[in-house]
Amino acid sequence: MKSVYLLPLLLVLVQGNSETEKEWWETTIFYQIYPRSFMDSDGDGIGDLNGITSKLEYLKEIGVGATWLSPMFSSPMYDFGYDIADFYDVHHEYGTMEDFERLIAKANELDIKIILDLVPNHGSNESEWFDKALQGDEKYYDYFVWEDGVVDENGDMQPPNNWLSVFRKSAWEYREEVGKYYLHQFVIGQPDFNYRNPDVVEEMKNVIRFWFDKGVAGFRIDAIAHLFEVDKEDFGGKYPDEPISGNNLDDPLNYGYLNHIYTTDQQETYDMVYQWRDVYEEYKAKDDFSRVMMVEIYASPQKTMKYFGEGDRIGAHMPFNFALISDVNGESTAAEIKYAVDKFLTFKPLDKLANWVTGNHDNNRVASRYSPKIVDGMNMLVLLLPGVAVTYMGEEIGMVDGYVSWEDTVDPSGCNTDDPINYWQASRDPERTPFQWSSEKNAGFSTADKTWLPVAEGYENLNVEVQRDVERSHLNVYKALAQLRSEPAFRYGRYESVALNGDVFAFRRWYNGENYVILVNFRDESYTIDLSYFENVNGELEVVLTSIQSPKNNGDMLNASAVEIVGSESFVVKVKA
Ligand SMILES: *[C@@H]1O[C@H](CO)[C@@H](O)[C@H](O)[C@H]1NC(C)=O
Ligand SMILES: *[C@@H]1O[C@H](CO)[C@@H](O)[C@H](O)[C@H]1NC(C)=O
Ligand SMILES: [Ca+2]
Ligand SMILES: [Ca+2]
Repeated sequence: MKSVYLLPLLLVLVQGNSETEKEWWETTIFYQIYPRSFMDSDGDGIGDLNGITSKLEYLKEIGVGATWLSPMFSSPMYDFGYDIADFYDVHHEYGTMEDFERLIAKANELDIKIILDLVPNHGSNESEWFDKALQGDEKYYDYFVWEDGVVDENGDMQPPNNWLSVFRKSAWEYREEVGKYYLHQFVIGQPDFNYRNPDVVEEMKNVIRFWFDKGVAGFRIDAIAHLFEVDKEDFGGKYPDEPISGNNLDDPLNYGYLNHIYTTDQQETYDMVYQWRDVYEEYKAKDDFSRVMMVEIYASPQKTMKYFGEGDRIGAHMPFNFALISDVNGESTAAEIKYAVDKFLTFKPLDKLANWVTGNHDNNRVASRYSPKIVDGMNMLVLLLPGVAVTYMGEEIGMVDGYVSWEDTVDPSGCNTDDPINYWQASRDPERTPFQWSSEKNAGFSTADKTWLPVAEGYENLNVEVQRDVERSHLNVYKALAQLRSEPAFRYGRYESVALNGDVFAFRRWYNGENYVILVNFRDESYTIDLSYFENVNGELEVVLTSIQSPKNNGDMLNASAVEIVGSESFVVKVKA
């Protein structure tokens, strides 16, 4: 009787969780590579494509199935590749198009997807397009955003309005050649494109097509919020001043001084993302392969979710979820962590997936923002919460921010402060120091005498080679997490979470009788915890994975009503049925 009753119920559960419908990008782990800092193959102190190719097996080893590369396009490097001079070519320091094709071929062999970074908002002031614009070529002149200056009471020419660059100071730069200012929301070397020009729209779609034809599996889209500015025709033909935000009142050159209502989050920007998705769908219609679109967006949940699509328009697969970067840090309470974790899940459309990002090339490393002791706990969140996991290179071994002196600082965000004391707060160099492969010279990253950024101190003990050989290492925890992640409870299972007290955050994943609880203690206090708070968590719990400093061992049995957790410990338990 009983089995007759259970069978239809099981079928309903399986279908309800769409077990058969998962696509490659929904279950894989995405790994961000910053090419300049990953692996240098020719000893010039700068990472390159052949370096990446030589290390693709490492991605396989740690369970990663896709990598997104920060820009490798030709660039004068005023913003380290985010100022692109030729969207259709490889930067010479990183290699050649043949090197890129070899990278793709090797990645295909290993079944690793390659995602590129699309930087649609701006080009380079040292590009053929910009040169042509300066020479009066009408087609390319219209690729950029130009505006007349304003003559002040002393007869001096001033920028058209008060708009500020993300990297400080005016967002306008004068060019004598044309007698006008051009807009650059980022550095002077990054002139914004004019998306009100259909040629620009078509050009960027061609960039997408070009790299799809080369075999890339999608794009991470940079600085999307800045794509469109208001239409000046709606303001009598002149771009209006932005209002003062009330923040950074003592520092009017700081980007935060203004409220960016005319230069970010314009409705047309969402529409452009949907248009790019149409290009994706053109390709999918041909080969039935889903290429993925991730967008870089630091905004309210409401704005963030619009990138998924609106009405019958579809957009990105993954507007990045930066809650664990922007909303919380090592000081946060477990309740604040719970709120940050639940936020994306709460606001996302029901039929879309969440994604988890704890680091990237623009933010201090997890070990530095939280604590080196929380590295495994944060990786447990990224890899075991419901949705897509994204890891910034080095987070799997718990790399820390490197110290980069004022003399060695190269990031424009640091340099533009002109402040040899406080530059480090703005600089993104610390999270970009070379990847730590081994205890050898330059952490095995390069044989050069000087690397483009110094290698972080302590690499002799914190590197891949050392961690491979130690049973309890961040690297081995990460690999075990990548394995565990493929269990049905994590792939298809449901989710609930709780702040057990001020310091301990826990969540549960369950599916078809498999039932796991993950605990992360964000502080140095020890606690005894009653996990029977969770439905169906009682009796005996088996430890299946622990952070490296945990006193527990895999296979240990715990009493669900009285679980000991020591300071900064994280672990995963499985409920014995
Ligand atoms: C391009 O902009 C950079 C600043 O980002 C500046 O140093 C450089 O001189 C500019 N190049 C030209 C040709 O104007
Ligand atoms: C589990 O812990 C609870 C609370 O301390 C206790 O009452 C119970 O007897 C324990 N169960 C076992 C099997 O030890
Ligand atoms: Ca090199
Ligand atoms: Ca723009």
